[in-house]
Amino acid sequence: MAFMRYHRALPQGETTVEEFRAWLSQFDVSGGGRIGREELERALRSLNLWFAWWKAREAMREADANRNGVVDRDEMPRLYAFAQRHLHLKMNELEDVASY
Ligand SMILES: [Ca+2]
Repeated sequence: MAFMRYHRALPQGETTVEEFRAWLSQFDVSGGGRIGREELERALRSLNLWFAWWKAREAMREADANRNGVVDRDEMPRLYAFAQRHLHLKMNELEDVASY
């Protein structure tokens, strides 16, 4: 994906895990469905969040369970949970993946 200039906006209010995943995948420049800290920071920045770097670091700390520096596919639910708690996102269907 070479066109990273205009990002699809994250749906306001209630969003689904699928929508969040689709939104986040725009920032997955390294591909493979894994999100690194810098990619995550870029994603948070696009939301015009304050302290995006700090939140990205906190999110990594929480989501990157095996500490390999990226949020792997199977760690994504942890990232969703973080987003829900700290980014004031309301995600339905989260119960389905919260068992990870
Ligand atoms: Ca990881």
